[in-house]
Amino acid sequence: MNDTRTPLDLRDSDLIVMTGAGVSAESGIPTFRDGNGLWEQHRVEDVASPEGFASDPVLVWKFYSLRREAAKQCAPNAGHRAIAAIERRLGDRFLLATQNVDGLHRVAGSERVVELHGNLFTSRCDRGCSAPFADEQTYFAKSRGELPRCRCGGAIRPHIVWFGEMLFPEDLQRVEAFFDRAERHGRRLVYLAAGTSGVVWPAAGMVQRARAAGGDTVLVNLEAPANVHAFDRVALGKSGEVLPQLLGVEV
Ligand code: BV8
Repeated sequence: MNDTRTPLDLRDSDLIVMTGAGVSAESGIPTFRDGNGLWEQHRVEDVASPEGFASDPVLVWKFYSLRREAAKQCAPNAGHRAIAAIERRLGDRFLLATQNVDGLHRVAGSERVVELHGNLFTSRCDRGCSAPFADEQTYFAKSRGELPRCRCGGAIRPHIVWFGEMLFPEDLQRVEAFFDRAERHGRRLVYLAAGTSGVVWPAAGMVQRARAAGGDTVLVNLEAPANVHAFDRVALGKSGEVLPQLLGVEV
């Protein structure tokens, strides 16, 4: 486990990047489990679970509305831009799987993105009567006394994967296909995780999938998380500083 910042050798390699809330921290978006993390103010079960939404949809809509408001004021940082730059260089040899719902990767120019946990600026009918839709509304329902409802009578909810909910199968299939292609063709695979505490599953298990596919595993994080030993190489520091160096890109 060497903590170096020499650029990765990505010639003839497939690169899959996995990001967590730490990559957006330098853009001003609070992480989940750091000192003043998002969950500090709320019990996860109360604001990020179907049970929480069923029991207090107003609290949940206020939580997500505040995060929509906050995220709209934030801009991508050098870490987001470095990931978008390496995608332009590698093309279909690149895939980004993000746990983040803030949309900043796409704002930075990333296109080959799988938003594993959904998107803050998308809502859907809880009954699934129609496709998710772009929605920047901030439903401070308490002030107006009503909750957003669908034409079918169902409740409108954030298009977010809550705890206890399955991730979208098409997203997991897209990530698996990337690992599988590298494995089947004996291509060199690099798995780079950045800004994640590695505690939320199934995203946390993807480093093991990369190792099973014979991949090299690299971690960029402010501090060593619990699963640090799963990585061949660890570069501790701010992702906005480390990622441009490690990916060898100007941002
Ligand atoms: C599911 C949406 C099937 C909400 C989120 C197996 C074992 C154990 C538990 C489980 C398991 N399988 C399923 C579970 C249960 C659960 C789970 O994993 N629980 C954990 C907490 C134990 N998983 C699920 O429920 C998943 N569903 O598996 O379905 C199923 C169904 C029923 C029962 C069983 C299985 C659904 C998971 C998705 C939950 N939704 N988000 C929202 O965002 O509002 S997860 C939430 O945590 C966010 O998406 C966030 O991204 C994610 C992970 O957190 P991180 O991104 O890592 O953020 P964190 O703050 O933790 O860490 C930040 C890191 O960055 C820190 O290390 C810090 O040092 C670093 N950092 C800070 N600044 C910087 C930095 N690094 C670099 N630079 C900086 N500047």
